[in-house]
Amino acid sequence: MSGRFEARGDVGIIWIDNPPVNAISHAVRVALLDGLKQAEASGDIQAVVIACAGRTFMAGADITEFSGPLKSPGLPEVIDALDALSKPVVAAIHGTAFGGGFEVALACDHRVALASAQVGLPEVKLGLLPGAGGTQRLPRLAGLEPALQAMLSGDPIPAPVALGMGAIDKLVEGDLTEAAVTFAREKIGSPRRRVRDLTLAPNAVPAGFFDAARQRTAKEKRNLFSPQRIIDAVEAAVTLPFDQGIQRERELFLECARNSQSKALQHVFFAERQVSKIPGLPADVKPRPIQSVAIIGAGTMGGGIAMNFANAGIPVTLLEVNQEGLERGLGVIRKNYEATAAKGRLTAEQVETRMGLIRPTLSYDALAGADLVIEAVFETLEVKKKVFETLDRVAKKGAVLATNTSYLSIDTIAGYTSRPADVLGMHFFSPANVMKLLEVVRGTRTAPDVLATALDIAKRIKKVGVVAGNCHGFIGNRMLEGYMREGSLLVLEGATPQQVDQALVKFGMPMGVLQMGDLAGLDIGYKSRKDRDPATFEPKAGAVADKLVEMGRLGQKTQAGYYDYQPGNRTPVPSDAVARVIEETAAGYGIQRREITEQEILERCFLAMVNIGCEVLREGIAYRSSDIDIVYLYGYGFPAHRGGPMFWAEHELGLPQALEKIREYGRKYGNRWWTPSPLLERLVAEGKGFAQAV
Ligand code: T1G
Repeated sequence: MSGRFEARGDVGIIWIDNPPVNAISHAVRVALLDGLKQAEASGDIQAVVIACAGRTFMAGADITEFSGPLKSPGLPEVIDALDALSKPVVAAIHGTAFGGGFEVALACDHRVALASAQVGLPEVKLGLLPGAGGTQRLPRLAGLEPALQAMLSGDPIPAPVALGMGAIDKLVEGDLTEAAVTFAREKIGSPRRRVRDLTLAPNAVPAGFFDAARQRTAKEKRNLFSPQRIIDAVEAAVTLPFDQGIQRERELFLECARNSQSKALQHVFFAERQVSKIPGLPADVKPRPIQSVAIIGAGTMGGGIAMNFANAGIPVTLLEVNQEGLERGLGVIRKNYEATAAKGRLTAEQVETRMGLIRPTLSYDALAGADLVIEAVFETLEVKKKVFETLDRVAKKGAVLATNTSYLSIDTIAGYTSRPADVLGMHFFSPANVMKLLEVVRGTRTAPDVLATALDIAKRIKKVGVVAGNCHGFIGNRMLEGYMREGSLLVLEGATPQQVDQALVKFGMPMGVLQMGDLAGLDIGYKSRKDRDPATFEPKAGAVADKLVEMGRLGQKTQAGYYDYQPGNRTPVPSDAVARVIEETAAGYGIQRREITEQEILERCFLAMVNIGCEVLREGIAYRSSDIDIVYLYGYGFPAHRGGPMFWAEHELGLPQALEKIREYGRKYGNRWWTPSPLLERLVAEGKGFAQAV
């Protein structure tokens, strides 16, 4: 059942009821049309209210319908019928009136809303634009600049702000439906106030407004297609009569819908919601309650992790081995908060409240009451062993014991305790108080409710939790190894560091792979290569970086790595000294340097990553390929408009082409790194995609 019509005296209420968010499915569109027809036909009904059951007004078109042909009636047809009605119509808004839902409301004469409601046009986040009149009606109601900003940001607009913009007419309290009926009844007898009839005088447009908007947007939304089309559509609202503007909007909407970016962004929308679903988790498994948390280690990671919980209002005990370390850690936390406050994003009072939630201690006994303990100490098993053996003695029964390790074995660490079922990995990404990704790493013996607990607390601290299996590097760093290996080898074989990095930035990465090494510190890889079995990695790939480290060029922290950096400036400057090291190292390996194309850079870096991703999927380290995409969007800045590395390989390149390229590089380089994943070979042989991988 998606809707019904209710006559309340002389006001007809068109009820929509399509849980969970009243997405405007085909059935909802039919219900809207039926309601409008009934309202028009009834002699008793003098005004109409459109209202929604459940927790929200219509939250937009049903995105699940985008993958197939849209069944008539389309939403524009419904809105035309709304426009044609002879009686006044009022939208009763609660929850989140987004996208097509808000566009239905904009086609009503008036909108009343609860103060707690939000409205918005988030289509840009799906690579689309408001395709049911929003680009033409919102400017007429709210004015050109606020309307354009709302569509380019796609951000929710609180009802009180929307009231100030003129996008809604009245905030109501108590019974929203009754208030809307009363409001509608007051309009009986008055002529309809159709938003389409409001004028948007062309002289209301500041000179050069749209060109300036295009230039600004090209910078702020680098590489994105639909924001520019939104500007085109809003310009049509100013320069064309309404019906032609609607026609122009329709053309631009279809251009966006056909663009690969909208398919990628819609993939991301659903992928973000899939990650928190644990396959096979029994319905009766509930997260353990987490009221207090303890963090062991007040270093960069421990301090950042502690901030996440304080930000969520959860008390945090922060343990260090000595007073100096504790004070240094607290000082860094305070400095971070004060920097946020200086930008106006926190008040001084909020800083104190959050600092007050972090209780420093030097004693393990202070952790005894914590529901969740996360260690963020040195990355050696020797230290982890001491920590977890102590925790096993001190932590209360049922406490979740998590390690922030980025590559050590969860099973080994769990084995240091008598309660391995309570142990798992919670791998935060630096800076831990900023990066949204949290890899939730399940050990062989991690209990299902412990996994559910970690995913639940991830949401509470506004992280995107992705479940990973226990292997070296879990999902993200394991795949990153291929990406970094190829970036480094390309530099040996003939590309300059800036050529490699520029190709990757042009693709959409936030920075290049070598620049990323400089940011993280080249000494991290240097130490890892010294500790690891050489058979597990490509020694040539680290050769240049190792020489740079031995020269004291550790990266940004020494103002010299692959690039030079001016003090206090992160802009990478190509270095002649590094160029010489690269040439000498290449000569030492007898490598004949050559011209390297941008295409080879992208293929080798990303296909090396994807090939490992296929193994991560085949081994069950990731539940889904879309989980891998989410790891890369939220942990490494992979461009969302390309959907993630796995989506890019399947939908931009094509899996058969990806496999052929991997085989080609295998033939060319003959090394085991280019052995195609058996999963990729099987999928291509069977003509399947990643969704059929498991
Ligand atoms: N279509 C289909 N399913 C949707 C949906 C939608 N628009 N929105 C949410 N869902 C599903 C979601 O996948 C999840 O499913 C469940 O509902 C709960 O969602 C013509 C073309 C409304 C703020 O972009 O922002 O209109 O995982 O987990 O955290 O111009 O959902 O349970 O199976 O997100 O409470 C524009 C998208 C569409 C709004 C609620 N509208 N949705 O957040 O729940 S394009 C949007 C949201 C459009 C017009 C154009 C949020 C929410 P499952 P949830 P939530």
